[in-house]
Amino acid sequence: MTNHWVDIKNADVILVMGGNAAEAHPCGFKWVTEAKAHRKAKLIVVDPRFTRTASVADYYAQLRTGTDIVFLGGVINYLLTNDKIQHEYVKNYTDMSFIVREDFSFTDGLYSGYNAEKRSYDKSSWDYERGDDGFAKVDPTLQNPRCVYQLMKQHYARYTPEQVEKICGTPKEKFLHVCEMLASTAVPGRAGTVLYALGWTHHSVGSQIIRTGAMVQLLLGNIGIAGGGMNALRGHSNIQGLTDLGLMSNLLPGYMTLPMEAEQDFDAYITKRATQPLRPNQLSYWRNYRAFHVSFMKSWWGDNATAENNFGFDYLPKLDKSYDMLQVFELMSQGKMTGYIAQGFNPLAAAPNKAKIGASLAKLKWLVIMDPLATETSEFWKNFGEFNDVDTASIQTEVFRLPTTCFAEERGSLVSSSRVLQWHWQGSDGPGESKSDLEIMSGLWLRIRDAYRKDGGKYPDPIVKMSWPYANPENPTPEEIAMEYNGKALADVTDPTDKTKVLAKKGEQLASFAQLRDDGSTASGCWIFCGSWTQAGNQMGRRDNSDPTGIGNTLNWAWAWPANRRILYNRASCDVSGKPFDPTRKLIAWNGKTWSGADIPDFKADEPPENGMNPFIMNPEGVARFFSRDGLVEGPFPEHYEPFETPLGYNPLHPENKAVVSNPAARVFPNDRAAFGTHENFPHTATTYRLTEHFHYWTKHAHLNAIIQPQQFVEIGEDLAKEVGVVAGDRIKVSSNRGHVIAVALVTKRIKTLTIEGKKVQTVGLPLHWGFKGLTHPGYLVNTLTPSVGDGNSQTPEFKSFLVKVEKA
Ligand SMILES: Nc1nc2c(c(=O)[nH]1)N[C@H]1C(S)=C(S)[C@@H](COP(=O)(O)OP(=O)(O)OC[C@H]3O[C@@H](n4cnc5c(=O)[nH]c(N)nc54)[C@H](O)[C@@H]3O)O[C@H]1N2
Ligand SMILES: Nc1nc2c(c(=O)[nH]1)N[C@H]1C(S)=C(S)[C@@H](COP(=O)(O)OP(=O)(O)OC[C@H]3O[C@@H](n4cnc5c(=O)[nH]c(N)nc54)[C@H](O)[C@@H]3O)O[C@H]1N2
Ligand SMILES: [Mo]
Repeated sequence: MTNHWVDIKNADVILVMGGNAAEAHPCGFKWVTEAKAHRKAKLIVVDPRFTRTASVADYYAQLRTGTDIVFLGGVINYLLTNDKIQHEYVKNYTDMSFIVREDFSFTDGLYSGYNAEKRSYDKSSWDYERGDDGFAKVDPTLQNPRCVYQLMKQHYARYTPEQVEKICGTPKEKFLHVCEMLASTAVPGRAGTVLYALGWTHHSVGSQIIRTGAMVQLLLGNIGIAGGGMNALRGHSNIQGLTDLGLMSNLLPGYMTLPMEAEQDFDAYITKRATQPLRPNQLSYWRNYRAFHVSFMKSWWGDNATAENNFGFDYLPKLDKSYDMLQVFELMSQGKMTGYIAQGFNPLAAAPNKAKIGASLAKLKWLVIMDPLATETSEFWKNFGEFNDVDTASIQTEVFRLPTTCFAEERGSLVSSSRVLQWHWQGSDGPGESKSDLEIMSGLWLRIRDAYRKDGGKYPDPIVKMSWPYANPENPTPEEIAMEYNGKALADVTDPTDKTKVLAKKGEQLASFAQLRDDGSTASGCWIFCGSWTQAGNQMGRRDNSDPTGIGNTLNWAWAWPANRRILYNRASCDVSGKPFDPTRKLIAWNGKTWSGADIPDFKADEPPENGMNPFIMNPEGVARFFSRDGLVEGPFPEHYEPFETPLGYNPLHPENKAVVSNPAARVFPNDRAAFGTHENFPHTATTYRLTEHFHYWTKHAHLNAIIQPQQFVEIGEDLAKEVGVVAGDRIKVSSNRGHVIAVALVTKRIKTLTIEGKKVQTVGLPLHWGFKGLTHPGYLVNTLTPSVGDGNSQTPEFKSFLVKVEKA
């Protein structure tokens, strides 16, 4: 979240789109209720189904799955043509005035630089014109036909209300009503927020959907203000912590990135990421990349990371490609993997195309499961009749189960969607032979290191030289790990402008990432967590909920990254001179000497406004981007592409161009492409989702949850039920090109027939919780049906839009 849970109470308009917060985030949803009760806030829900969130909304609009870019692109077009934008904000704090290179173009669904064979773009033309001074050229009048404003206006002129109705199936009047409600926040005195989750991410164009939402928010001046923002409601309780700590295959902690194979040179690696300002007087905070990176390497390799060996740069793996979940199972399916460790992960249930996952696991020599429970994955080799019909005798994979404790049986920190690191304490000991993940992983690590020490191997250095400074190496404490992530001074750290002033003495915990150095004198495992455990102690354990301004920021409750800031980009809540746009929702202000107020300024605290530094300090431009010059793989402006399994078979925006039916830059493995179905054989559009009563695949092991949602069902609308001749309670068979699911039909008014390009489209809804383990009635894994293709940038699978056929069973 750019903002945080409590801050939702400050909103006047709340758009829940691509999520179902009342169901999946019922606790956080109370802040929507607060905003409605105390501010008369209006809640809008846009979802293919009338959800529990929709049931308490002021306005609901239905759309076809996978068409959010058309809807949101239509909103952009509406805001631009009706001049419903926050002018001062957009003019000063975005790239609207930047001039784009002459050779950048967009023709029939493709941007300049496309290579059809590689399915990827050469992005060099997606950039600004540069002046002789090296800075990007701008035209503050916005008249230049090559400026971002003009190009964007032209791009989205195609996204008319009529097109929205034809492609999304949302009636024009409904769509325009949503536009008007959102547009009401274009004035400085009103705030609108966007809450989204998997209804936006689980698409082959997921990242671009989110970008389109962010563009709407920028036009309305809703980023960086109280009650505004782009708010990703995260999933598992610590999934925010997972990305923060770099547990994606291409990341390092703190959103640094691993080098690619071609990046063998340390200085070039740093220079590429330590971006220099693209406009005068801008901060470009990633300029400090070297300090963050070197401190991280010192934390991992200690004394073995030296200036002479580039702080151990050679120890880091250099990636030939991304090793996301889809890639890993593709390699496994080709028999290229020997073993796999599934830690708190149930891929047979959670990953797309179950048949592929099962067949891939069967090719492993060994499989390790670290989990408190016996999961579907741990028993993928057992025959469970129709639910897992495998030939056990032919599977040779050796499976090891290592029982772990659960969150309540250990202490440590959890990072919430609000970016708040909150310490929690242990409630009880784990049962039986269970051990904490920390103890199991440490034990594994020490034995692997011993093996490398004994036998050598190809390149043992990264392993044998790693530092492991814990009191009990077999079981480090959560406190030791947390202190390491914060970081400490390895030598006295002094003020760069006055070397006699010591900011942190050797051995002390650091106070903030501003103290990190690039010469090896500091260590920090995750620069954005620096400040969470200082000399003053564990900031994550703080429990003072006082809120002197009433805005809800509670700066003394736990600790938020970065720098305990609660609302990102909060400099943008003030005009150029430093006065809050909305004095009733004041976050910070310039008082003549410093920036201060109800939040930690997202800015240099003593930077006078007249210096012209802009709010978006992580971007070299200093401003927010409508034109994503080096961002996403599909293009600098989001464009609609159909899901890989489309009920139409063509892209209505480019009906003649077969190359752009679906995302032209998404990675698709040949076998997965062969497994796609078409609308001729699978005429119904399907989506998958959660219910409040269960958490994925594991609460079915708990009696209470199993009692309140005991049995698998599939939701279909009344028209479809009639069409296939079933009534509520009948069993239906839902098939895709990859398999089938049989379950009870729940016939509902909450899913309506859509008219898309003159054709009827039916939506089928599949809750995802059932399987063949646990206390509920056994059921089919819904990922039997889903296709194995991901978002072009994140590789998040397209779980939310695929094709099926519904029949009476
Ligand atoms: N009770 C409970 N809570 C949970 C979880 C759980 O299993 N149980 N899981 C947690 C996890 S890990 C996560 S990631 C979150 C997920 O939180 P959510 O994303 O809110 O959950 P979902 O139910 O997967 O999907 C949300 C909505 O997206 C809609 N949708 C589908 N396709 C589209 C589309 O193309 N466009 C739009 N606009 N909407 C679409 C669906 O109809 C559904 O209502 O929930 C978390 N919270
Ligand atoms: N079709 C479809 N598929 C989906 C989704 C969808 O919307 N549609 N959603 C996707 C999303 S967003 C997610 S997050 C995934 C969820 O997929 P998973 O993360 O695989 O599912 P979970 O059941 O939440 O958790 C996996 C296991 O973690 C174990 N566990 C709990 N606590 C601990 C612990 O402290 N240590 C260890 N080692 N294990 C623990 C649980 O017992 C459980 O078996 O599913 C994805 N799959
Ligand atoms: Mo998730």
